[in-house]
Amino acid sequence: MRLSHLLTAAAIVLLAQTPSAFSQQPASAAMEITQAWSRATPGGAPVGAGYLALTNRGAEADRLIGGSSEVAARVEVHEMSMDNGVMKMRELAAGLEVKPGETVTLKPGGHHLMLMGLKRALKEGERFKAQLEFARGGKTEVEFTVQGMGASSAPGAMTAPAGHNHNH
Ligand SMILES: [Cu+2]
Repeated sequence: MRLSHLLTAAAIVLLAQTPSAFSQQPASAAMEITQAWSRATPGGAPVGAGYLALTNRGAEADRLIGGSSEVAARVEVHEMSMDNGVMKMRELAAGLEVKPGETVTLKPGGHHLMLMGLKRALKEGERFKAQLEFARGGKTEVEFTVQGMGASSAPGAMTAPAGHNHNH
């Protein structure tokens, strides 16, 4: 299956990263945040996007309701949907629920974080900080890694469609 293949590739990349990659853990909540990435934006772009995977290790459901970032005026949780054959997005007013034991992945074409009022262009290879807010768990600091403009998945998995892999 394509999805499981991508997830496996992402997991391998995470294992290969430095220990600091595992430090994006909420202090108070049971929500595990991994694979936080964003896409480079052209100069003057008013918005950017953030993607990540949320795994609920706790016993209670929680909801991602929004956040803030040093690079944007505000951060919203968006969903994509088809409306008469046209892809549209809108803010999830009630937030994005993650049930106990569940992993929800925010990715291009699906749920995503919208960086509204982008203060500057996001450049490939840089990192920026954001604070995510959960209904139960409160606020959590996360660092996003900026991928290229054409990136479609978390670091490492994006090279798969081009037939490139990192098996040596
Ligand atoms: Cu959006």
